[in-house]
Amino acid sequence: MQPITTQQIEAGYALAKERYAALGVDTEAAMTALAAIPIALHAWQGDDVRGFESADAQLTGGGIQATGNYPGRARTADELRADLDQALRLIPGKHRVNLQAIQGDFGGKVERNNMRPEHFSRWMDWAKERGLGLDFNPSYFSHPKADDGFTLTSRDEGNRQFWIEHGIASRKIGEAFGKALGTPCVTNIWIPDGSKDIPVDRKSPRELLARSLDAILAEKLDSRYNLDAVEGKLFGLGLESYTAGSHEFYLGYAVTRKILLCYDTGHFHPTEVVSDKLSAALTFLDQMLLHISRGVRWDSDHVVILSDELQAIAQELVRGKYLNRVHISLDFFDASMNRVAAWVIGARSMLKALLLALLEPFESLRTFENAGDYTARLAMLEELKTLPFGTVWDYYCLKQSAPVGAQWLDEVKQYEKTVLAQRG
Ligand code: RNT
Ligand code: ZN
Repeated sequence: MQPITTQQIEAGYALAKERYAALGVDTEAAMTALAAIPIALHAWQGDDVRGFESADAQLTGGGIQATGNYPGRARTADELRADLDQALRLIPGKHRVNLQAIQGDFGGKVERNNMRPEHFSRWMDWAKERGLGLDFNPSYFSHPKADDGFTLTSRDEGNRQFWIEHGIASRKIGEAFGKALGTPCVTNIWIPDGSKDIPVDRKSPRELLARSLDAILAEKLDSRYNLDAVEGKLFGLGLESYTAGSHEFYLGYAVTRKILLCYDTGHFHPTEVVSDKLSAALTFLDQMLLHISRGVRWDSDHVVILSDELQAIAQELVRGKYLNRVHISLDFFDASMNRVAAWVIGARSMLKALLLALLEPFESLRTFENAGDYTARLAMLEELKTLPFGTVWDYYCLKQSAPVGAQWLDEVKQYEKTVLAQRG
């Protein structure tokens, strides 16, 4: 690919700046605002959600699936950190990394209820050196005690207690991340528990879930270090008829316990959109977590692209001034392509959506709306779509010392040749 010159980027930007200024939009302010938004890269894209508990760890159960067999999967936490380093170099701005409990440096068998901050000390050192924040997720899948599809809702008290202890251990790890890195860790609980076929008792698992969560959250942790979130879902693979941790369940739970609610954009009926739900939930919640994913016909976890819905979500975050209340993480796992590229595509798309939203003349649009001038509102929304957004994005990448345009792909191809292809 013929690289674009700095001069060309700056000339394009100068014109774009004027076009936006004519609408009262300050492109410099938009870029400053964008630079302050961290996106959490979900580490589980790099290892196909297998983790490092054993050399032959597999993703089993949980109603989720990574499909594809592209070479280069990270087989160790060291490989995963190297891959994340490579991805982060290609994404403008300062971001975060979101870990699964199964991705620690265990050095031998460690049970999930015995996981401790020391199993993540290498991650903390790594993040500290790079000035990155870390987020965390207890892993309630790929485990013999989750094989029957029940964790925090298990009728077996011993099993339930085991998974409660995993939740408690995870919050302690989150707290350690927050203390070490000076930025709170969002510790997000998602469980797969549900039923393939029509259950007769929908009530008991939900009552058990509330009790289990209360036990996990019993100890109050300082919100400067750890923030708790709960993630609901409509259905999972093999769990089509019932999910104990449904959206209504967790909305009620998060509101009453004053914790964060997580919306995963793949976890709703395909015709439902998260963009319409944010302002509803945020009327009653202080903070939220987003798992940005792309479902194709089902919760397929495809790589995030700059879709209409991604733009609508970004618009809601910007228009509602929610950016300081909503934590953004990516969440998808595609094993059919270069996994480093998958992170880069997803993160750059998220950032583009946010920049587009930051470049919107929201107040003028709202003035039209409040005056009942829906003609002007629609006309302007359509005109905005062809403003020279791309040149502002290019300039932003340049200023952030990130590759401009598809140049990043050359670097990924090089990394694939020299590093990923050497993995068996
Ligand atoms: C699964 C949830 C959950 C997982 C990760 C692996 O449907 O989205 O967030 O993707 O915990
Ligand atoms: Zn998710």
